[in-house]
Amino acid sequence: MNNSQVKKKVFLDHDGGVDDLLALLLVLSMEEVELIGVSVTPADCYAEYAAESSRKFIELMLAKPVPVAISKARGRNAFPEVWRAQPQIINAFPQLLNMKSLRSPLSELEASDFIIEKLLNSAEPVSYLLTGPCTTLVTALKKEPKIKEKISEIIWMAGAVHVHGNVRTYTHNGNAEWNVYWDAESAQWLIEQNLPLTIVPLDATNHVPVTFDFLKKMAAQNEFEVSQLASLCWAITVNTIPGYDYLYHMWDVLAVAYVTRADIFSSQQIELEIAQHLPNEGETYTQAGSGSWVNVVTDVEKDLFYDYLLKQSRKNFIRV
Ligand code: AGV
Ligand code: CA
Repeated sequence: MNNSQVKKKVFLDHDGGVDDLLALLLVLSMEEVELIGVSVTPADCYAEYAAESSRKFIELMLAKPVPVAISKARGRNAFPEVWRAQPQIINAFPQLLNMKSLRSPLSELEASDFIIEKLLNSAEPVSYLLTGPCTTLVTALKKEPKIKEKISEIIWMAGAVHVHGNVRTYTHNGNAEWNVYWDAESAQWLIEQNLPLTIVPLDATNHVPVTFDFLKKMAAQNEFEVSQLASLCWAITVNTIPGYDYLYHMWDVLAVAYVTRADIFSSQQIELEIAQHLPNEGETYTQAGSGSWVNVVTDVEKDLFYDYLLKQSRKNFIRV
């Protein structure tokens, strides 16, 4: 892109899963966007670990620092602890382990206050990328409704509209997706706000599992440092039980790709409502006539998406 073009401003609100960090890596590789801040919600992670890996990824990819803030949000339903500990493996990678004096600061503000500050101070409206539960964003919107005017779009990996969900607990019927289930009350509030909201639900992400075929293509371009780091991150997701239910998907990476590559996705406006109680707490179901209108991504041209990921990974780390 030429310098006279203004870059799209983006904010990333993630929850530290391995694919959240890969989503951050993808955003950091996008030439046409400017990342203005990162928030970490302690949902699918322990936030301190994920904030550390976020700051290190930024250090490797950008000359300009980007502040990272930690959220104090809590959901009604906690993520399994084995999932939450997984991102710490990334901090043990040799590319990251001995990094010191990071230029990107850990903000002293709690993440909802940080979001308010970043959005209010932005001259242009911001694309808000959300790859974990929406609780931190909802807290910010309730504290300072004026930030609505600074949000041009929200792209949220969430929900399972016409497909089965991925919550598997003793009391649940399995029809919810985890990011919604963590805090279904905030999710219902968010969809009622008439914001320009696009969700990327399991309906779309089910098309992009982490496959060995893809990992082989990434490994074939291992001479690029970004590919090497991405390969390692994907490799640690392969320790899942080889049944469909626990197969790792490129959930959040697919969602953030929408910000630059909406052209390869299909979506439709659907009226949604979110269940608040067991056995289907967190289910996102259609409610014609009285639901909230949401733009729902239903499909992606998956080969073009995988090609895009491979292309964006053919890069080396910056040297400053
Ligand atoms: O439901 C998908 C969301 C995404 O934001 N997360 C993982 C992605 O970051 C929760 C989740 C569902 N199944 C999982 C998850 C699994 N097997 N391991 C880790 N997290
Ligand atoms: Ca996530």
